[in-house]
Amino acid sequence: MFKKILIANRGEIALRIIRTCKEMCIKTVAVYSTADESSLHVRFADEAVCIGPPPSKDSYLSMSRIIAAAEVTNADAIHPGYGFLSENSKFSALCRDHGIKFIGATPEQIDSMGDKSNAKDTMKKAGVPCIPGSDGLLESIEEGKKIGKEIGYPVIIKATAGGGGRGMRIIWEESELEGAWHSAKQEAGAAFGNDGLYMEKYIEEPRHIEIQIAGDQYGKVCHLSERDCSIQRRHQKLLEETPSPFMTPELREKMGTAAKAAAEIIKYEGVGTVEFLVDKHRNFYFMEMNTRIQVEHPVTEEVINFDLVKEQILIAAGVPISGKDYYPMKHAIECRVNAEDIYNNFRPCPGKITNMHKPGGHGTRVDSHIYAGYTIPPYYDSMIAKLIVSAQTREEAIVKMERALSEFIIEGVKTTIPLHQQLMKNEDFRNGNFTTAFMNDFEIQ
Ligand code: MV4
Repeated sequence: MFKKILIANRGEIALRIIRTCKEMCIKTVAVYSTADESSLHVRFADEAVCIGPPPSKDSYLSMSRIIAAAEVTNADAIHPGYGFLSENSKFSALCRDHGIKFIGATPEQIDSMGDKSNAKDTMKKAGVPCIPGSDGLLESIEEGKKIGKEIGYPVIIKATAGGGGRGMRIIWEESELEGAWHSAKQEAGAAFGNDGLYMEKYIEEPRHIEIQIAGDQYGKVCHLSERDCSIQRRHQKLLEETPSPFMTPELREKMGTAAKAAAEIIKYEGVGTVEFLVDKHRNFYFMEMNTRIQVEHPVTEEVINFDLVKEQILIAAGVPISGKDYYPMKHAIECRVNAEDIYNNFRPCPGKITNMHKPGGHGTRVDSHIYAGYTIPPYYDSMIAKLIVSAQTREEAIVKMERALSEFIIEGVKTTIPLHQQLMKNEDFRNGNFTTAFMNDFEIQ
């Protein structure tokens, strides 16, 4: 087992990883920027190394500084958390070259999923259902028109280096294709340094349902059921839950099998997530695979009674997994609490938390790094807490979430708590009647 793990991240996830390391008797090293000197991950780690000034590129994204911090502290592994360097194949390779175990995917696995058109090709070979569209990249507008005629409008063009919605254009009729092609190519080239585009049939008002998987170093994989992430705004998830209110045992079996086939074909090792779009007829299609621990992992942990970070560490250390699949025994909901002004276009609201109270009680979990007196720096993500509840049924989980939200007091900055309180009261949400379009029509009171 590892003796010392360096956590190449900040905020709630750094704290989350430190907690599991402590329970596994593994020493921890925090790294931090000068903006995070007074953060809890720095306080709770056994050692802490300042790696640079506030901008991420000079600190949490600086591969050389992080590797140097691991070397001076004698860390034998690095946990990257989510975001930052978690899906950077160069960093994964750099760790390998320095004899430091990267607790995440290999460079090969990251690269095979990082190029979306290539990933889709691999998935088709594995027999995972994919959305009809171009075979690989589009070579020209003419080819786009030809495929558009074949699959029928609406279609969507996506950047192969994209993900999370950037470089995407929906095209409702052929006349729009040329303009969309040029603007998507320009946007993708500028954002990713890769302007490759591919085309798909556009699925209207789908659900976003993802399957958590785990694979060990010996080729064994299992699935850990789904999370419904349809409640999002501009590609930022707001709330996640499991089981999905749209799920059936048959669909879970099919999606679980497909997700395992996806993991097997790339010999995936570690925990990962296979994202699917699900249409109103319950057809499901591969969208992307995430080769990291995700923000929303706690809802899965609560319903299967499992520590996914511990699982990541065990797998990285070469411990075999049982190989059996896991099914929800409860219902869990996570609300992401962001320091944002919901009445001002979700504008980030950094600053000092003058006073606060965290909810507690049965089935209530708060994953957060904030405390009274903490100042939220303006340089990073605005998520400051995740409130997770679990109960026997979805109805009980919603009631518990309302109760927990009412106890969650944060003063000094605006947060998304009032939005979640309104969501819990929404009839369509309560009935499980929602798609990825839900927030487009949601009127904030
Ligand atoms: C789609 C789609 C409909 N049809 N692809 C958005 C993020 C990127 N990873 C893929 N996305 C979508 N791809 C086809 N063929 C709709 C979306 C989409 C979406 C997907 C998941 C969650 C929220 C979304 C919001 C808008 C669009």
